[in-house]
Amino acid sequence: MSSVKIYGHPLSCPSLIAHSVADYFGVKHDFQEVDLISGAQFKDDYKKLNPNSRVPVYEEGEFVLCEALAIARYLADRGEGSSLYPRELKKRALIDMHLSIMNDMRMHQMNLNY
Ligand SMILES: N[C@@H](CCC(=O)N[C@@H](CS)C(=O)NCC(=O)O)C(=O)O
Repeated sequence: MSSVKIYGHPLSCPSLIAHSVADYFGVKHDFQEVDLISGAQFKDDYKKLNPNSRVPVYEEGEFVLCEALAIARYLADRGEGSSLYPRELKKRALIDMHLSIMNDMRMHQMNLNY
């Protein structure tokens, strides 16, 4: 497997989701801090990885994936399976439901903060 990098910020919840799920599944990775305060996410090099200028980004060789939950699902599926994200359809649907609720709550919270 190619070496894995996760671009993120230590105070970013979506970054921590990607980072901690990678740890959970034993995926060795370099955590590359993106300095959101200085605007590193808007630099051309970073925008090649994520045109939306957000963290996290998961990079595995040529394969680049954005969005914390997409990264978490990918990491869960590429292994041997886990109760964290079971393959059984109904169990998985319930977890997806809770992930959607969590994501909506986070977006709502961001609207309150800004
Ligand atoms: N839907 C995205 C949201 C990612 C996101 O909002 N990241 C924030 C940090 S928590 C960010 O990169 N902000 C940069 C900016 O606003 O310029 C995901 O879940 O990965």
